[in-house]
Amino acid sequence: MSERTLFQKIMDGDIPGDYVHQDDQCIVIRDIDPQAPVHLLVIPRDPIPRIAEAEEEDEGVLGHLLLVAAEMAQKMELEGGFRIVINNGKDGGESVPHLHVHVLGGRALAWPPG
Ligand code: D5M
Repeated sequence: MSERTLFQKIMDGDIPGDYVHQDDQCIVIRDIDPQAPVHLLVIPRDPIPRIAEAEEEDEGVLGHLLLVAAEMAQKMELEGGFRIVINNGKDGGESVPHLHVHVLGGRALAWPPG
């Protein structure tokens, strides 16, 4: 069995997570190093390393992650707008090899990102 990811350790309760939501397919926690006043991570319970490695059978859970991300933006009252980000690979800024959707908001976000 491969090594558990950081996010699996959080789901297993071995590392604390600041939970905002959980359901049968995903958890949502606050990012430990927030880049905006609201910075959440929507994380599937069954790990996919990164979006480039997602398969057709992952279509359902990927859709669920996006719908939950939008629900969380509503829950956090981000009426002014928000951004959803998935980092992929070294140049994409990925640091945890367990796919997750960032939800950022609470300030005006610059474009393009750095
Ligand atoms: O995003 C990985 C994100 O995970 C990054 O924004 C920091 C965050 N992180 C790292 N450790 C923790 C813990 N323990 N709790 C909550 N958030 C954490 P990436 O897109 O892979 O760079």
